[in-house]
Order: sequence, then structure tokens, then C-alpha cells
Amino acid sequence: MMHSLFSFSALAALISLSSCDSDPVNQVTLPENLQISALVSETGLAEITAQADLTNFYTATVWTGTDSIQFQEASGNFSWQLPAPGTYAYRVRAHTTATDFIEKSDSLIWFVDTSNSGSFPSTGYSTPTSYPGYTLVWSDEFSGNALSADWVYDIGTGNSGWGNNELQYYTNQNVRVQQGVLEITAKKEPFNTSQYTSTRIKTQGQKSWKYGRIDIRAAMPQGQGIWPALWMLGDAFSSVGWPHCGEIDIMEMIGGQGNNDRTTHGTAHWFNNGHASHTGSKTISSGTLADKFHVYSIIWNPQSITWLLDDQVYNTLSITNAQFSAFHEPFFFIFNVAVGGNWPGSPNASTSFPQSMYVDYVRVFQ
Ligand SMILES: [Ca+2]
Repeated sequence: MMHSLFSFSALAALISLSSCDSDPVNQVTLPENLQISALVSETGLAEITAQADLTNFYTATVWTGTDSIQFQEASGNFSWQLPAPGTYAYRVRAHTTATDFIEKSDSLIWFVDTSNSGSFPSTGYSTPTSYPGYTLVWSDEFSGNALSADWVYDIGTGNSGWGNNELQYYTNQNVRVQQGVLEITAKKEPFNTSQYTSTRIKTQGQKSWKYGRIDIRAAMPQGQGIWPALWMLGDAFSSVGWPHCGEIDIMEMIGGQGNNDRTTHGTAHWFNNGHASHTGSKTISSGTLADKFHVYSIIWNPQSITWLLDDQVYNTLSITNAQFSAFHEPFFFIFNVAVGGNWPGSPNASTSFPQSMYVDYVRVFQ
């Protein structure tokens, strides 16, 4: 998609003063009616077009941080490959001579639309439907066109943004099941007192499990302030609260640049004279966790919880000590996409909305 940028900036005309007003040979005829426009392709090729009357040639300056690049063309047509997505100030001058000109300024914006709503990856890692020594005791392959009765919703903003000062309002509308996948979408749209909406589903009161191998094949959203999570809480949450009930985060991602969009965090939270936690993380070598499906797994047994990304172990917690009693009770699933909050921070201008998390399947083997 091409993005058209038209200048509305004020004309800044610089008039070269003659040294002697009475000398007719020093009178300067300046260009008139300078119009500038620019297009930036989705690959970052910037094309600036300038036109003015009474002009002999044009110069353009594009700023890249503290550096600038100058161009001169008789035609008024400039093209340049921008080095990276972002916003670049530029200025065009229409000249009669090198020192006699009028000018206008505007910005080149190379915007990369990373919104992934309605479009999930066709490739990625996958895992088998059976393992030696295990029985598949429950799964959701999301092969219908609606959520099954195993899932219910958390609605609203929770207490203090679900305890994390998250920004989204959870509705039962930002979710769909189609083409074999569950899609949960974070949108930038005002709703009640929130500026974002999303959905959080859970099996609380419907289905819960103690121990097993759990595989979740999913493709992530991405971007600063986007916080998808595939996780579990102990059934005791409703009676003893958090963190006494225990929490197992099979996958959390804190979206954003650098390694954020390519790192999964696997964490356990529990109570041990206060909140205790244990985290491990795994960063893929290239791309982001949105590019392909990956399988986020735990192997949870009476001895330990082990976290895997695409069958590669990256974190283990021994749970045999008495402080880990919560992890020897049933847990239910929660799948959600949060926006903002204490851990990721807020979205910024680089964050594309809407952003969707796709889940191809969740399987519990015991
Ligand atoms: Ca599926």
C-alpha cells in the first residue's frame, strides 16, 4: 500500500536582499507557487515531487537523525531508499539561482503495517496427537465456528487492570473460531473507560487438570505494549486467592522491538511467605513469534514443571518442596491478549492495531 503525504506546512519564503535597491541588475525573480508531495512505498522507497513556477532547478534535503542528505534535480522529482521504517523530515527548495529560492518542508513516513487481524501464518512447528506413555485426556482443536462450553469469559477491567494496570476492557466480542483456529484480537477502540478492547477466555469451573503434558500451538501478535498469554491458575484461586492458588504461565510475550517480539517467558508463581516466582525465557534466532506457529508446552508431573518451545526445554522448576503444594492441585486455562500494563508498558506510535493471537490447538496428555 502506498501512503500519500501532502504538505500543509506553511510556506517559508526566504528573500534574497539585494545590496543596492536602486540597481536593476540585482533584482531577483523568485520562484512562485511551490507545491510538494511525497509517496513512501511499503518497501521504504521515497519519491518526492516538487513543482513551482519560474524555477531553474530544485534541491531537496532529507534528515536522518543528525545527518542529512542533499539532492539536486532540474525536474523536481527525487527518489531515495529510506534506510529503516520511521519518520524523516525533508525540505524542498525551488531555485532561480543557488542562493535565490523558496522552500517548503514536510515529513516522509515509512510506516510498516504489522496488524495481523484475520490473517494467520500457514507454517510453523507442530507436535503429535499422541505420545508413548500418555493418553490425550482433553483437547480443543478449534475446528468449529464457536467456542465450546468448556470456555467462559472474564469481562471488564478487573481490579487495577487485572492487577497489572492493564489498559484493555475485556469483552466477549474480540474472539472468533474459524478455519481451525481460535483468534483473540486486541483492538484500539474506546469502550467504557478504556481505550482498547480484547478478550480473555478461561476454563475455570468447566475443566481443570493436575499434571500432564500440555501442548499449545499458537501464533503471536506483536508490537510494543501487546501482552499475549497462555497460562493457568489453580482451581483454589476462588477460595484462597493469588498467589496462594499457584500460577503456571506456559507462554507470555512482551511485544516490541529487539528481542521482545521473539521471546517467550515461562513462569511459575506461588506463595512462600509472600509472592514467589521462577521464570525462564527462550528467544528464537530470527523473526518474531508472530511469523509462524510455535508449540508452547509444559511437562508437569509430581517432581517438576518443565517448559518447552518447539520441543526444546528452556526452563525447569522442581516442585517437590512443601512450599510448592499449590502445584499438586488442579489448574484451569486462561488465554488472553492484554494491552499495556506494568510489565510491557503502554503501546506507542509504532504499535499496529488490531493485533491477534491465534491458537491452533490446546492438548492435555496424562
Ligand atoms: Ca486447529
